[in-house]
Amino acid sequence: MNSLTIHVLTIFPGMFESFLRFGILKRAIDKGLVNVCLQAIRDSAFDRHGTVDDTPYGGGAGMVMKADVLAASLKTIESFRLGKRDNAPLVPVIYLTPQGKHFDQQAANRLSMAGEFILVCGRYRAIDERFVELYVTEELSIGDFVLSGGEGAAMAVIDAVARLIPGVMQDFESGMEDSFQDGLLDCPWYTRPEIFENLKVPDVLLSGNHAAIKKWRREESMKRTRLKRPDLCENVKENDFEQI
Ligand code: 6GU
Repeated sequence: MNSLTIHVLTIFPGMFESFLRFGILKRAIDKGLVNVCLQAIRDSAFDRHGTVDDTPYGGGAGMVMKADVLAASLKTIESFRLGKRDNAPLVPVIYLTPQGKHFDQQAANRLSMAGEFILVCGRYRAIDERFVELYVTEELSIGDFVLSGGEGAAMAVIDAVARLIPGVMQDFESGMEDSFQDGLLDCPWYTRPEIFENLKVPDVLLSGNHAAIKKWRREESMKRTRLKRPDLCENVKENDFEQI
């Protein structure tokens, strides 16, 4: 079975605890489909104060996370190994940073099939560049803005990836039909009551005509994508748009 193990290196493992205890993610973990291993970076510190950062060489504001402590933390992961040939990590080591490549649904699909990967959450001003050079295989960002640490981004990645593991979603179809899975935004959805503050649910959805409903939803998805995210339309085949 296609299960997934995600290791997280963080100085704040507690931030993940409630996140992992709710909803789809909790179910995925309870079913053994997703395994999240939190690794407290501070446990690998070399002094009794648990020092994980230090002042930057050359001066400047802020602190830098120590490469030696990060490397020691990484090496506590049992499956972490360097390849014999090129000394590169065999399990992907992903550093979450605004400098990374944008994380998107395609990246989520790819990671959901990786079997195992390691997320490194930075804090403070930066992490020592030598750790990145020696141990990071990939850098990912969740958008062009700055978070106080990689933890929020790691949660976004874990959530997006976990829901793609077969068996995690109650009805796997609903995962496959998500926004972005086909490159389009989702269509509008409605539930009871039929009339809410004078607004009626579109007739086609009450028609019982499944073919017509399917066609309407596809068209609404395309309309919405063109209106709200025209940039996404470039990735969708032109003939899909000819219908509207
Ligand atoms: Cl991955 N990390 C941090 N610290 N800030 C971010 C980010 C990641 N993605 C966007 N902003």
